Amino acid sequence: MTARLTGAQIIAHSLMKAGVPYAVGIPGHGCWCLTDAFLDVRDKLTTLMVMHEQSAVHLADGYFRATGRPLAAFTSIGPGSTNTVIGMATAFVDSSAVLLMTGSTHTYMRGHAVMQELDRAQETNNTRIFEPVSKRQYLATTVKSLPHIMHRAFNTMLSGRPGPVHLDLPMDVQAEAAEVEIPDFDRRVPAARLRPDAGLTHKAARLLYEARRPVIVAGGGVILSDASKELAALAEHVGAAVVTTWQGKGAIPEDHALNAWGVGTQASHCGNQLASTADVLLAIGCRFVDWTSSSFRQGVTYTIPPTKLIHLDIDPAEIGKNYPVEIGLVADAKAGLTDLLDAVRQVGNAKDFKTSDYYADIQAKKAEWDGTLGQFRDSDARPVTMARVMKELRAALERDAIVTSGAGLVQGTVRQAFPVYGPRTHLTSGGFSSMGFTVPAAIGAQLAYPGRQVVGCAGDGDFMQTMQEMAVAAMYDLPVLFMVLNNSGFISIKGGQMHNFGRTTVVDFQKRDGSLYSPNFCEAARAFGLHAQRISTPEEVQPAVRRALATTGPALIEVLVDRELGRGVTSTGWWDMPVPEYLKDRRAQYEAERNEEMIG
Ligand SMILES: Cc1ncc(C[n+]2csc(CCOP(=O)(O)OP(=O)(O)O)c2C)c(N)n1
Repeated sequence: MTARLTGAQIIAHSLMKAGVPYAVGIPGHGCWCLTDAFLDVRDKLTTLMVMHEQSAVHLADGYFRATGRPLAAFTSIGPGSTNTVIGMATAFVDSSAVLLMTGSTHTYMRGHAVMQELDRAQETNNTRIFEPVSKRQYLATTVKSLPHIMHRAFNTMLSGRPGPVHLDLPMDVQAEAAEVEIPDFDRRVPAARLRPDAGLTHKAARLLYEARRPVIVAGGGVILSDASKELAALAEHVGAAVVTTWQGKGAIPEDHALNAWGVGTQASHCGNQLASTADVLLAIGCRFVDWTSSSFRQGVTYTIPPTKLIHLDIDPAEIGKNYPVEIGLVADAKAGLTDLLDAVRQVGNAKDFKTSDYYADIQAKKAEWDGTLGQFRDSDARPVTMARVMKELRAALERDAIVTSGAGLVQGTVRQAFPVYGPRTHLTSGGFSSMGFTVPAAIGAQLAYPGRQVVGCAGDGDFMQTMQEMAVAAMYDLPVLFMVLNNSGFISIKGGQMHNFGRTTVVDFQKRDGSLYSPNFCEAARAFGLHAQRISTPEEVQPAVRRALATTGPALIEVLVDRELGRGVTSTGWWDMPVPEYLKDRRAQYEAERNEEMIG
């Protein structure tokens, strides 16, 4: 059925028809028509405000990571639009879906220097700003094109490897009307999942079944395609250890007997030991980035070859990118794992893996790693160590609680010392490693699951990049909990500087006289209208968390934590961070290590 609708109304009705519950952003004259049209459908589509547009995209990204369903983010023209670039980059690198709509210059005014237009290098080219951070971009130049653009945007965002989509919306296109039909979104997306080549799947199944030390590397793709059950079933059938990348954390319950924790630089010793000594490695939905591959230094995280790699990914461009494959399977992770599972069942019965020497070795390595972690996780130090905070927090939360984190020591500590038990419960800006993600992503997850516990775990630096969103949590009265682990500085960076250079700069938060500086986050949170507490000892964590969760609205716990270097995240792998030539000894060691990298 056709109707005469403005461009903005087409978008509003399309979002409603596609089942999008929230449009998040900051209005301005560049999107006035859009936000006004949202009012027509406000029963189904709620417009939410944030205090910085970066947060609109992180919030939508957090919602998608928690649910697999996208939200829309919107901005005005100019600065509102450019404020979102880090959000889009974060979503793009981690293959998360967000629909970002930016207001833009009237089509007939391009190049005439309208307010907030960037016109000097060329007339408005907002799409160019977003080009490297979008899976696909659309520039709507006519109202008539919008129904097509909208169903293509949803198709692109959600099919294959998900990703954020950017839609640039000139103001006149939002305002003018045409006779159009709102698309039927269900009929514009693929219904089936991409299956792997059958012959190659059987070859891979045999290789995996006959392996003596099989390891499965679960990446974010496993979680994106909801393939956790199939992953555990395959691991159990062949007795494979399962290691996880940053985005893969949660793909297997971390108390599963075959879970062997993370791989890479700030991950686990047992994960690296098992992955680097595997005879067959099945990697699913992972990119083999430097951070989870110890910068490709042979023998640290992986030893490929001689380890035989089966790589299953929906994006053919990932196959063979960083490691040569024995078998490359192009498929959706769930479909690929289902087919592999069928195929291994044809190869042989489920192995009695718990009686094997390999299983004993997995358990021994896990126990050793647990002992290493225990050093900080079980420490009674005061102020409390970050790892101990994680242990206490975990004990106070329900099994399905969702935790978010952004760049810094907290992110690594959550990865190592906060076990999660299901997919979509650990949301982190891992790939782009953005600070500022924690707070808005936690708000997005809490919106998705009003009845579940959601905790944003932030360092003080990470928190200060988007802490203004406490206002949003307070206005909408969301029961989200922010844990701010305050060590008065960019201490992860301080650690890296000390390690590489033996001296540091602009990493401690200090006054001119050298004394430590810190805002009082507890008082700031109260001023925003949150329930807030300030603690510093291990014994205080659980009671504080329980008190915070007993309140109905948002809460914050500021934890003054140990700021001693080397007592944060345990370094587990290797990372190629170039050392300047003037540091001769350090440089010589670095070069020797770098020579062991396999890049090709
Ligand atoms: C937006 C952004 N800017 C800079 C960085 C580089 N960076 C990574 S971690 C970090 C410090 C994080 O500080 P904080 O949140 O206080 O955590 P800490 O490491 O001190 O525990 C910085 C500056 C980044 N990842 N993202």
